Amino acid sequence: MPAPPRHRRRTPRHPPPIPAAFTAERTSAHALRTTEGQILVAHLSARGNFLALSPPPPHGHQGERVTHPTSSTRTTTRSHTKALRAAALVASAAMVALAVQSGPANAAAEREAGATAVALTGSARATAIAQAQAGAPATARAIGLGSEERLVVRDVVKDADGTVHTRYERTYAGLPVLGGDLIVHQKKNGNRNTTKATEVRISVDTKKAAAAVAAPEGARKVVWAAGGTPVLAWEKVTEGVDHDGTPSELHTITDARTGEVLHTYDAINTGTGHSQYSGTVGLGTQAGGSQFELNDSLRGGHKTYDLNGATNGTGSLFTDADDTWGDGTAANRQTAAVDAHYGAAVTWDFYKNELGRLGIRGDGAAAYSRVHYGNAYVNAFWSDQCFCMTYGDGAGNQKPLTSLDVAGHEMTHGLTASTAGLRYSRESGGLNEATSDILGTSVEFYAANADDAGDYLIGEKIDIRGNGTPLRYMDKPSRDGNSADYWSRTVGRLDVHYSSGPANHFFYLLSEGSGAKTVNGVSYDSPTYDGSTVTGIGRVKAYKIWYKALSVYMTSSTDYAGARTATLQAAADLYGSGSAEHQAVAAAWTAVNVK
Ligand SMILES: [Ca+2]
Ligand SMILES: [Ca+2]
Ligand SMILES: [Zn+2]
Repeated sequence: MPAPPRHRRRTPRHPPPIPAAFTAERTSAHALRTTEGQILVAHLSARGNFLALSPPPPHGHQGERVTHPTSSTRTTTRSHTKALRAAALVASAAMVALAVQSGPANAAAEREAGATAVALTGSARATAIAQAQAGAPATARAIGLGSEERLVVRDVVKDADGTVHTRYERTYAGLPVLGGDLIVHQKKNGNRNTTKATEVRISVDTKKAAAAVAAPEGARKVVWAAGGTPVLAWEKVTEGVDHDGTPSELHTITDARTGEVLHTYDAINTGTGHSQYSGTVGLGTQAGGSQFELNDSLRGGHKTYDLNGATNGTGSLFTDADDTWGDGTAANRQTAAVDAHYGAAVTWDFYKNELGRLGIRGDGAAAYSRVHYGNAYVNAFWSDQCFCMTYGDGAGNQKPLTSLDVAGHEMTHGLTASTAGLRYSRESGGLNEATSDILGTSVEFYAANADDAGDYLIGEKIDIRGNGTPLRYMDKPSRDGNSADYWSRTVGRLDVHYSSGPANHFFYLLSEGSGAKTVNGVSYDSPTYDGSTVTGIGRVKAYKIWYKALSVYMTSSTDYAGARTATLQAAADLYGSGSAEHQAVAAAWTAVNVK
């Protein structure tokens, strides 16, 4: 039974706003004093991720909150006045009501609910971490650590039933303890237990004489507790490039007394992901503690988080023991993360290799992805405020909106925001949406993934209509029942996901030409407003023209007439005034009634 997307005729709603605190670009630094009186600073990201241990700065960093072990707290934060701008994939957020439990309380369900983590906003998380850090000396004593040992909070997870799980790194005589991480589980009733990476008691002579072997150049002194009896060791990081061009970050740990190599590992990994839509894919991951994280250090450090049904915060970073992720089905929580992480990576590569742009903002910084937003949420959205992408799990939580074209579509909203800034209403809004469809589609073609071959359809993998048909069509946008094929005076009154039609149609015509054509096994038949025949110049030239127009000629108020001017200028710049490409741009616009 075909089901059209819900609420398709309603006024579009923006996705739920993200609390301002969540977006603050802050890191926090937590100072701790070693037994030797040395102060070490643990740096945590705004999202509470452990970043590094370092000596204290001479003055507090601007933009960091420094919490000292004493009660003194100093706060300097950047102001963030950016208004919320968010752009979604479909015309309106189709929210399915949360299931309401009826009948007698089910003990198993109650326990499950109680043991489920509650979403912490960025500020709540930072507060929880600061509190845990303030209490760390007492915790260290309570769990029986030696006098030389200190705890550095890395993460705090709070369950609905009040249980708090605090993850710590450890120092010994001021030295980082590799393999010394532990988790303290504190129940609401005060009961506490501990999970440790090692149960071995640390007793190491850290004096100079104990380090008989000279430090390798650039190495740092650590306690190695990840194998047998903890020893004093040197950790050296060697950055290089693998045979296939993949950067490597090789950590070598040598015994400081004997010079014996105790352990080596490459912190830059390629994990294996079993995606729902793109088959088996390589994933940029990072070794963190005893497990791997979805953290793509080759692409700005893009991370993928599990919102676990929450609608704010970042949830928790995906981790895995063996670096093999997901199983290709929605039943496995990691699967949606595989698709999202892969989509972000391909989009990054497409921008870099095809558009010459390093990251969405062009500054090499990664966005991040959040999956499992809400319950059966049938949408995906980009938010400039958090500089992140968010994906719902789709109808029945079975079809996450994480396909390649959707990922490319969402990231491209960030690209548009940092370039032309096309206002998200009327004709400029339609061009904004079209830009996301155009480059999202280009990302899909660029991936050259046989499990999701390139096509001029949007969302053909996510079954958003429930009858197997795509969300949008570029060869003839009206195939979706709502979008405009051609420009008219009233096109700007349509929802931006439908006024995008003429520009999507332009892109198809410019790439492939008018009439019937089959590409990668998909049949198209693209009409023209005036019955003219348009000859395509190929997709690659078409997206290069569109991107150049977007990045150097379009502005926040560009309308269809302005888009014609901008793309003609871009084509003239790239291929010459009067060139075949330049003429094709003019012909394709005319064919969608933009003259
Ligand atoms: Ca496809
Ligand atoms: Ca597609
Ligand atoms: Zn969109």
